[in-house]
Amino acid sequence: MTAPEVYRGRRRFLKLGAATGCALAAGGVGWVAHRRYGLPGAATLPNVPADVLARFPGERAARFDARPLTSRDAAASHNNFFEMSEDKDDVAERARGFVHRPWTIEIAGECHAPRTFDVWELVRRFGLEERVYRHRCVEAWAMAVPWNGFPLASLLSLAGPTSHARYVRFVSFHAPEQAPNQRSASFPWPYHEGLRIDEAMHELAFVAVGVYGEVLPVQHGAPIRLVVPWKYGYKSAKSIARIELVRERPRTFWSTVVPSEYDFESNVDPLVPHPRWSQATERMLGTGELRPTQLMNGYVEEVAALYRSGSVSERRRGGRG
Ligand SMILES: Nc1nc2c(c(=O)[nH]1)N[C@H]1C(S)=C(S)[C@@H](COP(=O)(O)O)O[C@H]1N2
Ligand SMILES: [Mo]
Repeated sequence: MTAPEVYRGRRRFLKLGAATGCALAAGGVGWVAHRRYGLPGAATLPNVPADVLARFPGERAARFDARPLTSRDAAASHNNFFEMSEDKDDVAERARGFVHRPWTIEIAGECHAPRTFDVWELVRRFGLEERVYRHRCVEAWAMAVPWNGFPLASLLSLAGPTSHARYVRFVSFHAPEQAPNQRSASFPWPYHEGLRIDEAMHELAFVAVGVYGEVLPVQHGAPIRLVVPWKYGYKSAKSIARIELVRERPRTFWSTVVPSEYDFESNVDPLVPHPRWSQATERMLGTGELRPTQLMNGYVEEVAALYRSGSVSERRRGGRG
C-alpha cells in the first residue's frame, strides 16, 4: 500500500517546482499550484466527515495493480467531463466552483430495496480499498491511477436486483447553474451510461470516491463515480446521482450523440478502429509514451467469461454492433 503521505509529499515537491522563487517569497505557492494543476486543495468537496476521511486510502489490493503509475497531476489536469468543459485541459479549472452537498445517490427500479443513500454512508458501510487500474479513453489516451472505493457489486447487492433486472443505468447529476456546459442544448443531459447486469456485478466494476488516496477532486467525478477498466472511459460515468436497475438496454449519452461511433458494449479492442482513428496504440498521460493497446485493456483473463457466447472474434468479423 502506498501511503497518502507519499502522494502528499510529491505534491508539495511539485508545488515547489511549479512556483518561481518570487512566488515562494510571496507565499503564493499553493495558489500557483492550484491554478496550474487544479489540484484537490482547490476543488474538493466541503464537509467530508472526519470518520470518512480517516478511512482513506483503504487497503491496496495487490492483485489490482498496473504500472507505470501516471502522475497525479497529469491525471488531474487532462479530463473528460463534458458538463464542465469540452476542453480537457480546462476541466479542472471549470470544475472549481462545483459544490454539491449533501450528495445522495438513489438506487431505483427493478430491485427489492430501492433506497437513497448519503455517499459517505456508503463508505462507512462498505469501507474502502485501493485499486490501481489502467484507464483507456476512446480518444486513445491512457493512464494508470489508484482509485479508492468499493465494488459496484456490493452496492447493487444491497439493493437486491430482481430477476427482471437485466441492465444497470447510471445517471450523472444535473445542475446547469453549476456545470457551465450543461447549459448547452447540443447534448442530452444529464450524462447517462449503462452496463449489462452481469458486467455490473463483475468484481472489476468499481465505484470510486477517491483517487490517489484522497477524496475525488471534482474533475475526476466527485463525489462518486464508476470505474469499468476493461471498457472505454466513457462507460465510467462521473458524479453519479442515480442508479437504475432496468429491464431493457438503456440508451447511453455518447451513442445518442453520435450513434455511428459509440456502441453500448465498448470493450477496449486494438483491432476495432474508431471510425475516425486507429485504436492500435495509446498515449500515456504525463509521459506521452506510446504503448500498444491491449484487448479489454489488459483485463481479458478476468472478464472473458462475460463474453463467451458472443465471442470477441465474432464481433470483430461483424464490425461494430
Ligand atoms: N458525467 C460524465 N462522466 C464521464 C464523462 C463525462 O463527460 N461526463 N467522460 C467520460 C470519459 S470519455 C472518460 S475518458 C472518463 C475520464 O475520467 P477522468 O477525467 O477521471 O480521467 O470519464 C468518463 N465519465
Ligand atoms: Mo473518454
